[in-house]
Amino acid sequence: MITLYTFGPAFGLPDPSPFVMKAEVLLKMAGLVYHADTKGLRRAPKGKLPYIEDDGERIADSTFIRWHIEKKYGIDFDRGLSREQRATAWAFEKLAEDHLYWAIVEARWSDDANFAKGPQIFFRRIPSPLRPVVIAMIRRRVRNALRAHGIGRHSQAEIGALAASSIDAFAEFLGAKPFFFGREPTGIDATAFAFIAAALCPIFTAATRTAAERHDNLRAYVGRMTARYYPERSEIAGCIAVA
Ligand SMILES: N[C@@H](CCC(=O)N[C@@H](CS)C(=O)NCC(=O)O)C(=O)O
Repeated sequence: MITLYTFGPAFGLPDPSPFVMKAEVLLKMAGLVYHADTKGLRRAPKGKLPYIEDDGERIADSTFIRWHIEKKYGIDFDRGLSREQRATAWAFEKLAEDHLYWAIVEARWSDDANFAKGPQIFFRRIPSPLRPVVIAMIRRRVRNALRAHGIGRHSQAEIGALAASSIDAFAEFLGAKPFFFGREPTGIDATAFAFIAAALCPIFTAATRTAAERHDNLRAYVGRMTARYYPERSEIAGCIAVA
């Protein structure tokens, strides 16, 4: 049995981390039996989630999890795609993970109102006298990470413009197709779904959300992916599950 280490559902999403959602959707796409454990962050091999444990082997990072599933279980998530399509899928995936992700983090963690509605819940188990100190320390760490990435050096308007361009690229490429490369989902759909749903999350006020909400095809897509991979939910991020 595979164990997927997660944060657990939050913000109306299956997980607050789009990387965890991506890994979970990949496990679902592969038809593998797994169980989710929300107690793994402290023991995370790379200090981040997701990671999995599979027969005593621990694999950290959503992309390495994907490669592990493909190798160990003989699955090719990009079956049927040309080399050019696989290259395009990789580029879109990293656009989401290494660019769009940071705009989402910036909106959730830097804006006080968003922080109070969202990430603040991660600190609820810290004793109240200590909580403000820990929150200030972790928010400073996140701000430093945003600066180190580079996105944290831009103004809100600049971050919004960059993030909107990335979201527009996803919307343009998806077009009227049901999934990114046509009639059936492939590996990129796990990533695209996770990051677009994270961007659309209705509890946050963010340029990423405004940009994503402009695209009916992205909203319908999140609904379609929800119907297929989270059939127990009627919606994710305000997108109605319709197969
Ligand atoms: N490259 C990693 C990124 C994972 C990641 O950034 N996880 C974040 C949540 S979205 C995390 O666990 N952060 C906890 C921390 O930094 O303490 C992947 O693909 O899995």
